[in-house]
Amino acid sequence: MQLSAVDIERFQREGFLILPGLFSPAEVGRLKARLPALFAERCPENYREKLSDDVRSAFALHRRDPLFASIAAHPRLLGPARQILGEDFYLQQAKVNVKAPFTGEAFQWHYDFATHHRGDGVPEPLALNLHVFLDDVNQFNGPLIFIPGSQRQGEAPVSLDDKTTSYPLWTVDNAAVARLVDAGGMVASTGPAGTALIFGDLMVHCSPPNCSPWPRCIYSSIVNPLSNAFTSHARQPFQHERDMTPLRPLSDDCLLAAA
Ligand SMILES: O=C(O)CCC(=O)C(=O)O
Repeated sequence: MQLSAVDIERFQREGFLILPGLFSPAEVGRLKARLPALFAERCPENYREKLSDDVRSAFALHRRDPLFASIAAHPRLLGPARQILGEDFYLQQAKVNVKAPFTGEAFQWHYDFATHHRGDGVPEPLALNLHVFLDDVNQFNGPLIFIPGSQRQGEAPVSLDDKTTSYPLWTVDNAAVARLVDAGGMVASTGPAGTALIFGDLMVHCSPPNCSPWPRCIYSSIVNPLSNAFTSHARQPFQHERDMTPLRPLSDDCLLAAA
């Protein structure tokens, strides 16, 4: 899988790409089938919603299940990432963000570099988020919302929110969000299961609660160039992985071939 010149130009301009149909229903189905057992584990890698106890995020999935190790090294994700980054990179984080029907809560406005820089000592905003929808994502079940072009405006002012959700987050002030939305508008990233998203470390984004009866599960890798590695061990290894082996793509059928 290679991005076209048009895709790359759009990524540089808007800061994100939505790639429908990157993974097949059979591939998504195999990944989804692994989730109930992973979510049942009571472990620090499973963050739960404060109110409902439903899993909100399940981390380190590449170390907990071989099929998730395969998607973390999937050529359809690593190929585009290599084109954008132009150098070797390691797997910084591998998780699923869940948003259970009715109980899945919001992710406040933020950009990931605020956490990667302050929490992990990552020098530059180069990391990429590579997402794959494991459910259909629509306007009702909590899609990610992007502010196109916000990544070109530098670092917006942030403050640490460790009160509202089960995941402390450096969040962007409302006044800064309003200014950015005024300039760039908002795009809800929706699409059928198997759709992929790519976005960078300065992209300002959020997602509303899931107020629908439908699940909304999204796989997410964060990859970071070796030249831009973490310098702090303050956060847990499942939040920022310590293994800096360069990611190398597996075969294109790895999700269907794996046991
Ligand atoms: O899963 C979501 O709704 C939000 C994910 C997110 O904010 C992120 O991956 O940085």
